[in-house]
Amino acid sequence: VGTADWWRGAVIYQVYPRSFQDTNGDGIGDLKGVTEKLPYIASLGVDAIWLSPFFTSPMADMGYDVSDYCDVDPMFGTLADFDAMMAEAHRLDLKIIIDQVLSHTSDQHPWFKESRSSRDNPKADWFVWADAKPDGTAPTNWLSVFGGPAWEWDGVRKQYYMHNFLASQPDLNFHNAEVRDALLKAVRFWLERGVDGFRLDTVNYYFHDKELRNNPPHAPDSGDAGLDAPDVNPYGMQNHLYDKTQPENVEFLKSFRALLDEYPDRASVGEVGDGARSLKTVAAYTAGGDKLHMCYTFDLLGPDFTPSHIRRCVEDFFRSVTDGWVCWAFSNHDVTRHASRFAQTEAERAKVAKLAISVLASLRGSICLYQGEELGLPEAELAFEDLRDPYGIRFWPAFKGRDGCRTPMPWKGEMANGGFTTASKPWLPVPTEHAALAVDVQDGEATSVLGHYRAMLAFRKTHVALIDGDMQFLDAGEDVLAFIRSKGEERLLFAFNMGRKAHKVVLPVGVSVKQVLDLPGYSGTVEKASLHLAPLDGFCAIV
Ligand code: TEU
Ligand code: CA
Repeated sequence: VGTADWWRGAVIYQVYPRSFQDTNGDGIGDLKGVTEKLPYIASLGVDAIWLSPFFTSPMADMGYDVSDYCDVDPMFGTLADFDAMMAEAHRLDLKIIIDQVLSHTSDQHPWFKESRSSRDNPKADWFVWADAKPDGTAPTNWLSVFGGPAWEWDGVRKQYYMHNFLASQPDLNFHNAEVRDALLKAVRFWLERGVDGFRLDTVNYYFHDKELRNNPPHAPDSGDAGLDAPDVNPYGMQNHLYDKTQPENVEFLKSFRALLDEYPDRASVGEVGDGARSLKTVAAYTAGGDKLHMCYTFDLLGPDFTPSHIRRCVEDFFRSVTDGWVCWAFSNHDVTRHASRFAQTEAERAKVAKLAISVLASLRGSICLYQGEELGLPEAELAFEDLRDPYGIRFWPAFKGRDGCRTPMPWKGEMANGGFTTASKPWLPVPTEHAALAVDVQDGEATSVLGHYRAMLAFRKTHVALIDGDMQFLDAGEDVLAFIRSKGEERLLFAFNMGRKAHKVVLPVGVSVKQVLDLPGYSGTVEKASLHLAPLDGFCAIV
């Protein structure tokens, strides 16, 4: 893998700056806190950091509502803090990928303030404005991901504006060339500052249907009733053909890529949550090497942690996306932490967390880790009074929102609030049950979840077959995920028992074990031509 290809097979660690480390005692994480903890991130053996938004924002959606694309919110620090953080990251050989939320702005962004001020100001067409229907109702039936219609009435313009998320996140009009140019200018600002890449938030939402056609009802197989559509949210009852994923985006992504390519070694990863159409969308966004470098879908972010599901996701991806690259993740700041999602009992959480990283680190593709998963943190149980996520506040208690995965990092088991802050009340509570899993408790313990993460990531680094080698699945029964990764001379066999019973797997003809690899958390054994796996156990060998 050459330096320009560093992203291929890379391990990316997602930092949610609000909850990483507070350095000024206001109960909120900040960029100085990220800098302070960079040696810890480097110690995990990751290649890059994806930083969730730290831009100027009223924080209605925790920074995914940007009011200045080219500055740091005072809550998180200053541009100088950003530069210092990046310099230190680069010194430690860590790349920095920043989150670009280009699909929408905050309603406090000067662009929107101007746009909403009249129907004929210079930015009048920068957002998606439309007249009411003759009966006064919204222009289309489009729905917001966060509930309710995707249209908000504006009393000054006496028109509706479109928002795919909160009403305070108005959707930019990508059909307007000035908008596209202004956004690319912001991207250039960060390229000039030296960032290594971008995670593009909701990259398939950039363009809406110009003709403003109504979405048809949800087709049974369209998959739009995905993980972010709890039963209570009618969003999933619509097939989102017209409010997002329009063909014009392909041209925009080409201009975005051309800009990146003016700078050496930059990379991009797009977030594509497009129901059953996701793989088609990813294929269109990554083909040809002149658009996005890679994308991720929501495939592994659901409750299914079974061999058949993982096999189907990987095979479907590489069958549908023949000219593109994937970034897999089990967790992020939007979904229930996977130690809770995949474990059937509290007692098996640590084992499940270890098994999950063993599987993830062995897949073909790049991978994304979410802060705290390396500690095996479970989802925090929060009271309604503690919630900050508007999505959760709206649908509580049927859907508890995303705060349960956003609580602060526990660094020190013995300290108040896990050492995250000196404030008595952090912005979200640090769950008491996280103290026993704090970094200082697990550090240096080879058999801890943290120790296993470090071992697995080090293992991945030293085996070329794991970075971008082929991946061939073997049939090993419904509980066992088995595959061979190969590149050049190297052939590695993996078998993971994802079930709760012991299993014996007979090796296929032609596969013979040359050397069993000794990894922590892998206690599978081989005897003659059979593998023996305990429940939630793994096995790896050179074959
Ligand atoms: O999320 C995109 C998205 O489609 C969400 O519906 C996501 O699936 C949902 O939050 C899961 O419960 C991105 C960001 O990751 C998210 O944090 C933002 O709230 C959203 O965009 C709007 O910017
Ligand atoms: Ca702070």
